[in-house]
Amino acid sequence: MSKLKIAVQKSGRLNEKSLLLLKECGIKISNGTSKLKAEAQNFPIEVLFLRDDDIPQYVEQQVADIGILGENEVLEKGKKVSVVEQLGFAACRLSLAIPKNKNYQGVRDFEGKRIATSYPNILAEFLQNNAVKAEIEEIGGSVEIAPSIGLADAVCDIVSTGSTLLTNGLKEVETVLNSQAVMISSGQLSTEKSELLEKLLFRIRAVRNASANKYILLNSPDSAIEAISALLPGMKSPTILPLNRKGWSSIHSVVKEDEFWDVIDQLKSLGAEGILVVPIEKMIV
Ligand code: PRT
Ligand code: ZN
Repeated sequence: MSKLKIAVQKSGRLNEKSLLLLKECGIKISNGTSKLKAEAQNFPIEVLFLRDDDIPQYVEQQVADIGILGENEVLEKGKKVSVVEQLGFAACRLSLAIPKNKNYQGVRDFEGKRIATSYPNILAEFLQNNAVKAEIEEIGGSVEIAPSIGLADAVCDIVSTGSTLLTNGLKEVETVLNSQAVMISSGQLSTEKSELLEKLLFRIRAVRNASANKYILLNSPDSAIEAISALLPGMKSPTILPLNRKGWSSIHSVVKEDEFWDVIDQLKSLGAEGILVVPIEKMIV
């Protein structure tokens, strides 16, 4: 039986979360990340540990069937691979930043300027789309120090909290791209491997749905059941169970984590009591 080969970052920001995602999908990886390859004991998958820069090429050449890396890296490399799933972690943006004491009017300000970046292809496309001609200075790392050492007038770099820019006296002025970790595939998988990928994606979605939702239980006066059910439609409809107290019921449902705090005040004003919110481990919709 063939195995699905997945490329994962060997070390760095994506490594731990990529392996955690596989673990939450019930996939047990036997040997650690010190080796180049690892096997799973209970799923036909083989993990290849690589530098993230190399993953698009390995997937295009089908050395790996699929890979996990930042969307920014996928777009920069421009290989023939397709994004099969957004994974929701390692969110960041690629932004243009300039020294904080400089005025900024708009993207035209970059005309004729030197911009340091590790993302020359994405930046070139952005500048072209905005009809701006600028000089791109490609550097491998520590892009943020380029203006202070006189190497460039501006930078185009990955930002998450913004503190790196701040401590280097820079301010973010344009977002070029929003990114997150994604799963890519060559799109050339055998039927058997495509089926394995579908199985893996099914599990990934169950894990991601679970973490985006909470199970909610509450006591409601019978007169408020309809209004509360409308607020908490759940997966199909909420479960209503009678309490051993006349005129009261227990309502069980599912609520989106990011909608929870908006809903809670409304539930209270409708007379809900004893509200419990509990995590969901896996959720199959
Ligand atoms: O060794 P290898 O080549 O595999 O790794 P790498 O050094 O190229 O990448 P790594 O591990 O640093 O990042 C992997 C991916 O994580 C990136 O391609 C992005 O998709 C994503 N990611 C998410 C980030 C960040 N957040 C991030 N903050 N990548 C880099 N940074 C850096 C950024 O370059 C800057 O230096 O963090 C700094 C900015 O962070 P803030 O929080 O100060 O804004
Ligand atoms: Zn890299």
